[in-house]
Amino acid sequence: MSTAFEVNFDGMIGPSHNYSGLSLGNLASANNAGEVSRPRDAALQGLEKMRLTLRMGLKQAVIPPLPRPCVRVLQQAGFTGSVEKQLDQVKSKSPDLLSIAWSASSMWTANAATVSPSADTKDSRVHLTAANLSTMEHRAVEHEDTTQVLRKIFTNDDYFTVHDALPSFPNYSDEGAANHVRLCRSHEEQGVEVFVYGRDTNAVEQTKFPARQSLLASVSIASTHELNLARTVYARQSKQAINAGAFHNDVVCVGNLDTLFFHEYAFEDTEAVISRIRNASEGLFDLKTISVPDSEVPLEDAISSYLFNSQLLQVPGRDAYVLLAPKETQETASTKTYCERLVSGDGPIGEVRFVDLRQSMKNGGGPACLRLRVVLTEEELSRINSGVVLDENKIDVLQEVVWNTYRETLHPDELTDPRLVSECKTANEEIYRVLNLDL
Ligand code: SUG
Repeated sequence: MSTAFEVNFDGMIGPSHNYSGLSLGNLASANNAGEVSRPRDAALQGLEKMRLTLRMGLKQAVIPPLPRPCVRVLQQAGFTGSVEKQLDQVKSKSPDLLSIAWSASSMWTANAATVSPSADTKDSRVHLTAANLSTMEHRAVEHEDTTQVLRKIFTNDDYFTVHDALPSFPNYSDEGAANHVRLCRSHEEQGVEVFVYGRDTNAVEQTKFPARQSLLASVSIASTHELNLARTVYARQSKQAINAGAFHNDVVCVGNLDTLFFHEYAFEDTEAVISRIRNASEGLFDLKTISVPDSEVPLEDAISSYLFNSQLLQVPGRDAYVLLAPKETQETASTKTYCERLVSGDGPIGEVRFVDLRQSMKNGGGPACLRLRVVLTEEELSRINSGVVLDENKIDVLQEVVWNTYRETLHPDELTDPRLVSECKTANEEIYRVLNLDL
């Protein structure tokens, strides 16, 4: 059996990063709507996180930003003429569409796709399904381009299958890996895939905020990925968590290898969920759980600090995990105290590292949102488009592009500025060139 790695594919934050308040149920997005964003800082912060994981000895890759504005959606909505003219008309006729077309939301690659490693699939290929993201209009425009980019990276059909997104129907709404956790003993061995959903019918919404993942979407993906159903678990996200602002399960839960770290109120029936995972993992691994009680970290603090939207990293040469958490976790009293206690014993997590991702965080995107995990064997890693695999030198080059082409600040009112169109075009052309991808 050849060694397999967790390769993190981070989304590079795009030059049109802005705060348009587009995501109902995502409290950070709503609270910062209309603020001035800092696209350059945002992208540099994201790239520094990638540098940090590289320095830990981990495999790191990057997914470029999707071209913005999304001209396709403007044309589908009937706008014609030059892009600048279309934007001008959209502003007066359909202002919401203006922010949709410009959204840099593809940076949160945990929502790009659901991924099943070859050890879990019947045909022993890596399966990826682009997420339709159909609940939020600005995210629903991503999947066509995301599918193309994934196909440019995972090009070899002998090793990879990139499926089209599920139909964009309410019953099939899918948010990708943000609602999916794979547990295993070691990455190359068969694992248990846990699909977390927020609703199971098309019936009347029972949550205050949208439950973005449907059960039918999760079941469909498990089927197209040809998973062993005895090793597949469906778990319902708690309504309480959704209503408190956990619009994706990865806001209240993260897992890696045999360890699941989650808030007491993450799931609808936690005991039953854990017992189903234990049953599914029989003979494969012994599940370790770290359930964080509400009395220690109130759900509101978990959501505002993004404690669980951390990367749970197995770092070469270390016995215990490193938790890569957002700085906000250090600045919130309950999560700071919790983290100190977490690493003081001899539990599975040995260290918490705090990273500054403030620009992304202000739109509800923490360390875990910014990365898509793809478990690859050495052989599979050698078959992907190597242009997207990072070393520090490539990070330097990408940061240079950011310094040269990204704006320092951007206000939503500037989305009709014709110069932004050409700046974003130049930035994207350069990024795709560095990553050896055609645009
Ligand atoms: O879909 N925010 C994203 C954040 C995604 C976080 N991803 C994970 N949890 N995996 C969302 O709500 C806000 C955009 C704006 O308001 O301009 C936004 O799309």
